[in-house]
Amino acid sequence: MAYWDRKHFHDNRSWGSWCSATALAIGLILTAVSSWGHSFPDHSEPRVGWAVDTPPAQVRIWFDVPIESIFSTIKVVDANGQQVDKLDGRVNPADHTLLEVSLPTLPPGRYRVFWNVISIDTHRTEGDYPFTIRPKP
Ligand SMILES: [Cu+2]
Repeated sequence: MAYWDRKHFHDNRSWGSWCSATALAIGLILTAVSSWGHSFPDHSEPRVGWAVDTPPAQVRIWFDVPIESIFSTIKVVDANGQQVDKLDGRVNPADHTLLEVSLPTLPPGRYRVFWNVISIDTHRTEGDYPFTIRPKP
């Protein structure tokens, strides 16, 4: 868990009024409580920061609470910042804690996964993590 680069923010424009008030009232008193209702990654494939030998067919991130399909996004970019996934990022219809996106057969290199999700109770979190595909020996 320590390797997750994760951020949390509240979108006050449309969703965040209840959340913001709660976070202010409770979060300032007890920091741990302010994370209630927020969806954070539990584990992923490929794993955070890992180097893999075989290009993965997809990136999958499991969250600790269910996430909202319509407002949750995932994308994979290469070392130049170019998006390389198949643009089909989605919440798995059979498992609402799973965010996934398909990949073409990628060349060796460094990649980064960006995710941005809203949990069912409208709290937003986002983050990103790297992984590497090793060159063939
Ligand atoms: Cu929140």
